[in-house]
Parts: sequence; C-alpha cells; structure tokens
Amino acid sequence: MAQLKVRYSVRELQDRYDRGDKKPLEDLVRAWHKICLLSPDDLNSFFVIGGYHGEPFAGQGATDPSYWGGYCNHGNVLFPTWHRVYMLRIEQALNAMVPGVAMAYWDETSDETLRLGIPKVLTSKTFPLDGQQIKNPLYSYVLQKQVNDAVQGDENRYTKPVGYETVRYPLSGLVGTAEAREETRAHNADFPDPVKNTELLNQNVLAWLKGKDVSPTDPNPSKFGIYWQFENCLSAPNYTAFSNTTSAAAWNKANKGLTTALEAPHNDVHLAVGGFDVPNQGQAGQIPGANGDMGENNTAGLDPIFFFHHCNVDRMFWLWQVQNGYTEHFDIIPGYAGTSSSNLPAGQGPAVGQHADEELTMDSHLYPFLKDPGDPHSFFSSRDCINIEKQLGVTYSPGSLVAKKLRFASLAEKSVKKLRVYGINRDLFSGSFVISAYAVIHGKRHFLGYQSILSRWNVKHCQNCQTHLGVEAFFDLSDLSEEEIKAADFQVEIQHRGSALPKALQYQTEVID
Ligand SMILES: [Cu+2]
Repeated sequence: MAQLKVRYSVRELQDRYDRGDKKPLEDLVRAWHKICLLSPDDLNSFFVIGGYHGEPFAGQGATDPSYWGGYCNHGNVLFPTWHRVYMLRIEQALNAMVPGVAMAYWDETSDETLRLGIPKVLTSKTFPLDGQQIKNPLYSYVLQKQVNDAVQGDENRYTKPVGYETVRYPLSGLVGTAEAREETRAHNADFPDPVKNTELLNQNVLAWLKGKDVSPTDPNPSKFGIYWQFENCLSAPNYTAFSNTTSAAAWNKANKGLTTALEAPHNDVHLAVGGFDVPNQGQAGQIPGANGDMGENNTAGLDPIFFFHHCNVDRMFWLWQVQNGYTEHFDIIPGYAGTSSSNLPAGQGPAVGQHADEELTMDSHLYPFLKDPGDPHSFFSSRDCINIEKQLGVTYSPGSLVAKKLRFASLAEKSVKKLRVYGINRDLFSGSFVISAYAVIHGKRHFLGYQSILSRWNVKHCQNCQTHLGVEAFFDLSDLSEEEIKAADFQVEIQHRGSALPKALQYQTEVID
C-alpha cells in the first residue's frame, strides 16, 4: 500500500498556517470550496455527500416515519463503522479536487478546544485564498437544491429551499412553513452579529465539554461533560457496548460499572453546536428556539463542521481500538440490543437500503459506499474498515487522549452504584431531548449528570415507535456514599425542543450495581 495519509487536527493545520506553512490548510479549504461548487448531481459534490446522512431523504423513509430516509446509522452497532467510511468518502471527493489532501479532525478534547472552543477556521465567515476573500466553505453550506421533508408527521419541519445557508447555535434554521419562517426570522433578528454568535456558540460548547460540578466535594469537576464521556468511552469493554447508546444501555443494565458509548459524547456535540443549552444552567444563558442544522440527524450532514466532528469521532474509535487491542479484529455480539435495523425508537428505523428488523452484523452493507466505484454491488461492510491503516490507508496524528489515563482503565469492572431512569415516554417530546438527573439529599440538590437523546421530530406517526416508547438512561452514583444513596430522592428533568413541558412527567428510578 502507498504511504499512509495522515489526518491532522484542524488546529495543527492552523498552527502551520500561522507560521507561514499555508499550503496544508489552504489545500483543504480549496478542495472543500470546489466540492461545494460542483453540480448537485455530481457524486463528488458536497450536496450529494452531505446529503447521504439525512436529507434529502430517499427510499421508504422519505415519507414513512417507521423508516429512516437517510443512509446514516445511529443507535445501532453500525454507528462507528458507517461514519468511518463516510469520512473516507468525503476525503476521496476532496482528493479528486486537490490530489493528496487529507481530512482533518476537530480535536474536541484538546487543551486548545477546552480553552478556546471551536477552531477558528470552522467559524470564520471568509477565508483568504489565491488573493481573494472567499466565502469560507467550512463555515456553512448554501443549498444548491431544495430539500423536502415529506415525512408523515413532520409537517415540512425540515424542508429547506435553494439558497438556504446552514446555521449553528444560537441561530435557528427552521424555514419549512410560513409560520416557522416568521418564528425563525424573529428569533434570528435577536442575533445579528456573527462574531458575537460565535462567542455564544463557543461558550455553549465549552460548557458542554467541561460539564458542571457534580457535588461540592467532587475532585473532578469535568465529570459528565463531553470531555469526561470521551475519556470514559475509551475503556468500554467490547465493540458492541462501545459502538452505540442502545447497546451500551443494555450492557449497563446487565453489567457492573458505567460504560459510555462513543455515540453519547458524539450526540452531545451535535446538540451543543446545533442548539441546546448545556443542562443544569437554570435559566441563565437559556436561548430557546435555537435550531441549528447540527442538532438533528435530518440536516446535520449539511453543515461542514459535521465532518470535522465526525473525523474526531472516528479518531476516538481508532484510539479505542489501539488502546484495547482491537485493531485487527472486533465483533458484534449476535442478537444483542442495537443489532436490529429497526431498533425503534432508540434507533432511527431502517436506513436506506436496509430492511425492517434486519439483523446488523459485521457483514451488513454500509450503504451507499462502494469499495470499487465501478462495481455497483461492492458495498463496504464493517469488516472492510476495521484497520484504518491497513485497509483504508489513513491514520491520525497523535491528538488528545492518546495517553491512556489509568484511573479509568478499570472503571468498567469496578463495582459502582448507578441510577437507572426508565419509563419515560418519548412521545411527549418533540425532536431531540436531554435528560438530567438530580439527587436530593437532606434538602440539598445534587446534579448527577445528563444524557442526550437524539430523536425524531414526531414519533406519534411512527407505528413501530409506538410499540416501545420507553427511554432508559444511566447515571453514575460513585460519588455518593451508601447512606446518601439511601437518603436520596431522585429527580429527573427534561429539556426539549417542543413548546411546553408535559405537566406530569412520568418516570421511574432504581439504584443498581
Ligand atoms: Cu453525528
């Protein structure tokens, strides 16, 4: 195989640029600029590739909410591998524009991100290229073709016209109906300054990353933030539990310790960039009505930052493989939670190309990605992308979390108490939502953490979703003593996109090992 292509962090490319070595970052921006200019019918165009993830929808899921109209896999065991090949696909398109160019990752757990937020080349409106200021293609994408949301129950929620430009927190991008357009116009009018908006975005991302104090005596204030979750997912005991939130929930219910799925911190970044305030902030800093494209799977792939986020998610996947001895081989536990294509409502329903209730295995096709572009049947499978260096010819520069933290190494086997929250009816909430849990002990309220649930806008119309609407979430209680746990009254709060919270939120809790 030819020399390995190295994917650097965006910050590394920026540092080289600032020191006068401008070519690597310029090449990336140039290639990105070019795929955005390609006709939306060209297979290398950003419109086609960004559109594989969610909208524009295809297949049965274009109208039937029991299916998913995009190709992406979430809430199931194909989540890491599908997105791995997705990164390869956009890298191939970029290469067709500028030979040799590699994807880059937003190192979301680096010291720089923890200090400064999102790398500036992803948030500046313009970029100087070849003596001109061009519209920065990493900042937003302007739709070259309308995308229609014809899913029953969505009522055009995610329909967007030609010329629509993707937005992030604190802005809203819902323009599917006259009413939504008016709401969005009024909302966005309060945020006219892009520089100020980027500040708000970075503040929100930083708050999500760092988390909040769990208890006044907690030695690790970053616990439950995205940072902590990324770190904790690296000690997941096997691929199945590591790969997605559905499998991890089943694993946590049946096994000791608290395993974090790679998908969990991934979800949080989507919500942080797309429009959710960090949980546990009270009313301070609350910006209701922010509906950025990254916040929902329908539109996330159309915001270029998606790819820099997912490149980092793929780096974490590789890091988990390297640190746990899974670079040559890993398995999917047959029949485990998270192995059904339908898997509703925790998953999204069968993606384009999948059948209902199909069992997902290492050999399942990762539609629509082809190993040989000339052979329409040569679909990638998870087995084809286990070792990124040997099979895909790429690797990552050593970014953050490369040095394994030993204090987390044995967490999966450690006997710690955890809180299981269940019986929440997701039918009550519109779109994605966040569950926060609290323990009230002797009159004092302690924040236990949160869990993001990426959900569809309206599950009422989804027949398969109706059959099992329960949501399950797990919270680590290792910071509380046995006595405190006994005395605790556990409470749950929900943040969602709908207009009002249901009056009587029903849920159940239990403390398990
Ligand atoms: Cu994603």
